[in-house]
Amino acid sequence: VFAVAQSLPKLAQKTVYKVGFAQTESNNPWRIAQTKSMQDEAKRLGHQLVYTDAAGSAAKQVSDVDSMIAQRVDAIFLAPREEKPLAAAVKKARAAGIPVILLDRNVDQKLAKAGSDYVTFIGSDFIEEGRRVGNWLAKNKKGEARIIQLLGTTGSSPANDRRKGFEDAIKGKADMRILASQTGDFARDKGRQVMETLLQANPTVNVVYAHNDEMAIGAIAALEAAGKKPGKDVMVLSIDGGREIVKLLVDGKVNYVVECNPKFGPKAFETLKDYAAGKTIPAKIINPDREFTSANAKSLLDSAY
Ligand code: GYE
Repeated sequence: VFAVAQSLPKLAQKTVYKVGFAQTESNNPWRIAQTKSMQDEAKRLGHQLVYTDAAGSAAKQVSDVDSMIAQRVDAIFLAPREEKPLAAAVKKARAAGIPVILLDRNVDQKLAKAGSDYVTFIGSDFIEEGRRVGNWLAKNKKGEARIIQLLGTTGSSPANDRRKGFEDAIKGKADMRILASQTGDFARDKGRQVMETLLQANPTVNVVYAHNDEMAIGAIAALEAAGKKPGKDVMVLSIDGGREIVKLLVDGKVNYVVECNPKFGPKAFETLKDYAAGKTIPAKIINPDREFTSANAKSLLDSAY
């Protein structure tokens, strides 16, 4: 069997599109902010947005994409919950002649490719985000760093890459070691539960690296319940940079946060328009991420989502 190079489906230039947005879940501030940004921009431009919420299930998200194909939307914005299962959904849409733009998470690059299966990926460089956390810790730790890592959703691109970037950054450093890594599924209460268990098994921990704010906030609750002072006895490091975590940074309970901004609306629709106009779209469109430290948290608080 030979792989046949395929070309992307064309998108006609229209003033009004019916465009799908297949969201992965809606139970946290990051997702709520992202959905609002997409809805606001669609409304501003007068497009019809067909919104689905996979409620944390990759299987449901696959069927959400199926229903968008059946409804003959003009294009699909997809935030793939997991890298592998959603690669198949991308290919189905492509085969049905519907262009797909990936938002915020990627699909497995061995299974689907930008420029032939989907138009582009718009989002952060997750490896770089993880690396920045690792580098900050190497510079700012006090003595030996004994780390618990709360991983994001298993099989999701940000979980895979935030782990890789962080672990690469601290590799070979004798005074930095990871005591345990476990998934908290990017969720607050799961993060709290996992932290509670890992804390009992690893009482000497002095750093928590959470792959997102929600799990970091859950971990802070677990630390406080165990009589530890987050930000002091145990450093707390996170990625996302929502209002709540930046406030915790101001309060001294969090030490460092790399931003991952959820406001994709303007960039998503601009890319759709450029694509319809026949402009060359790069394989990846990387959002710039700021960082929050105790030095700038107060002044940046109002600009956090
Ligand atoms: O960091 C997390 C969300 O895919 C980049 O998913 C996104 C991540 C984000 O659940 O909070």
